[in-house]
Amino acid sequence: MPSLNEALADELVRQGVTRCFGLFGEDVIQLGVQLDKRGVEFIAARHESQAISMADGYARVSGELAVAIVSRGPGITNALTGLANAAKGRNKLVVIAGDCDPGTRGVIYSKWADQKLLFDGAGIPFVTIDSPESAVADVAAIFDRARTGELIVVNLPGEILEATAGDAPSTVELPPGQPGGGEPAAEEISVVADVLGETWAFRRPMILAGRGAARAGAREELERLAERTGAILCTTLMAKGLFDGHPYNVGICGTYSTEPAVELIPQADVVLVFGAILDPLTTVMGSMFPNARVIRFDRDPEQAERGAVPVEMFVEADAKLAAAALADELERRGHQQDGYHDEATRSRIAEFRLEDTIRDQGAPGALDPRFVMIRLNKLLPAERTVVIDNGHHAAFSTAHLDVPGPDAFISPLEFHCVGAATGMAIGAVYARPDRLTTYIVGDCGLLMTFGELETIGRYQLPMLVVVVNDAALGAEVQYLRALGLPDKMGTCPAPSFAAVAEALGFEAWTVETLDDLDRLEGRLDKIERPILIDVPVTCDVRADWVELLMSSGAHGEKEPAIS
Ligand SMILES: Cc1ncc(C[n+]2csc(CCOP(=O)(O)OP(=O)(O)O)c2C)c(N)n1
Ligand SMILES: [Mg+2]
Repeated sequence: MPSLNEALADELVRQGVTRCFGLFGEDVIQLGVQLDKRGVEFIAARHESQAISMADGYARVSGELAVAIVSRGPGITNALTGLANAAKGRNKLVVIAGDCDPGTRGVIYSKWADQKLLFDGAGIPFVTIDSPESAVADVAAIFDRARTGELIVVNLPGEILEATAGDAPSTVELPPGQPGGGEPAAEEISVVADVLGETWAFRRPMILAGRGAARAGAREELERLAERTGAILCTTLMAKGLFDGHPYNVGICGTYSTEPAVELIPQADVVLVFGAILDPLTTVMGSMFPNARVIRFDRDPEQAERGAVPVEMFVEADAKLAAAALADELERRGHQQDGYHDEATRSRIAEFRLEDTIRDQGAPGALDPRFVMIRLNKLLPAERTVVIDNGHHAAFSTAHLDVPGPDAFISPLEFHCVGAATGMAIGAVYARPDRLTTYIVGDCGLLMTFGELETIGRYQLPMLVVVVNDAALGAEVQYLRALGLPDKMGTCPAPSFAAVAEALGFEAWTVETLDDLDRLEGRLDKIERPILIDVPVTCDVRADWVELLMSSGAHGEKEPAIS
């Protein structure tokens, strides 16, 4: 029998793994050697958290299962942030994590940490394999479960990997995995159709679609439903771009809403929510549609108890199947309502141009980030993947950069982790090399994950990195200013990103004026090597949500919800 390292490498190849991301230690590097022998590409990160984020980004953009390998002890404590983020993001990920066998006490015991406790504490689903006999079958079962849309960490003591593999059946207990969804119950669809039939009471229906709807590919069905009901369409941040081009699409619902959305959404008297968790940002602390009855369609029954607004009815189903069933039922009943659909609404949406509502407050060397993004939006090719790190700057790129669809957009707000998106942007390049990955990051977010700039340079990844550089923890500066406090503690000069990036193999320059961005013109359809532009921006343009959340009291005691 082969060693478990060999047998596991064979199993990963059988599972269709062609590349994995990671950072080795002595416990897992022989598995790496075996994978390399079998032609599996390995993308070597500089920090374990980012290795996980790379796999996470790959899974988000490709929709495929991604694999990462990290080492035990300090490798795991380093990986925790990326793992916690990935667990919240609910993507198809398997992470092979070394662990210390208790028998290694005195040899490698200095690396021991109670990894199970760490995973548990951070809400990270994991499985510990402690028998080489069944390990291959266990890993196969874990892959199947992860494909339901779940991160699973395979916690594997290094010593087991060196033992002889066996062919015993799987013995491990798996995490529950994601619910399958499926068809909605006909009676429930009938009740929803009854509610919508009360047209004297429900004149302003709205459809809100989240990541679940985007992943289910529900656009067509939801637009059909909008046509029957006269609903306006909007999305959560995570599903940005889903309805772009539809005449009754008002874009993102919540703290990132534009003027037409802010006027129209609160008028809704019934909201049909598909695959969205209704968090405080989407609902602006529950205040976004105060007079509406809320009906939710979600494949996860646990969501029924969650969300920042009370829910009238919860239908357990896949978003696409639910939307189709409801549209069919309404059609069968001959239900046809105008709702919001009239010339006034249509032209309000069509004629609104966000850039006409703002005035450039920038100066050379301290640009207005909104106008930077407006210019960039024109320069980027239509086929783009936009990855936005967390921070104050994120509001501007989210508002002004278009995306071809939700799978071309990553904004990992589920854990509000600054720096999380650096690895995700790298994963996105591998997932869709045919699109230009554009990574928008703040100065602090990039410095936190600076090692991965070297990874981008080392692999000569053809991506664009835009540093929105306010020489500050901008979100904290805004928070302090909103509280009337001095902002000194939030500021910090940044180095010359262009010089460092050049040394690492990028083409890079510092932008002084908006016109300097035009150096990108005509160049971005196909780039051969990474480009970084360092864009100095003013701290004096405040994103709208800062005020919104401060006035709603959402900032709590210490840590503002804005971070
Ligand atoms: C890992 C982590 N540390 C700290 C924070 C708190 N935080 C939120 S935004 C922010 C500032 C980020 O600065 P930068 O990347 O430069 O973006 P900016 O806000 O300046 O646009 C910080 C420190 C966080 N959310 N995540
Ligand atoms: Mg900053």
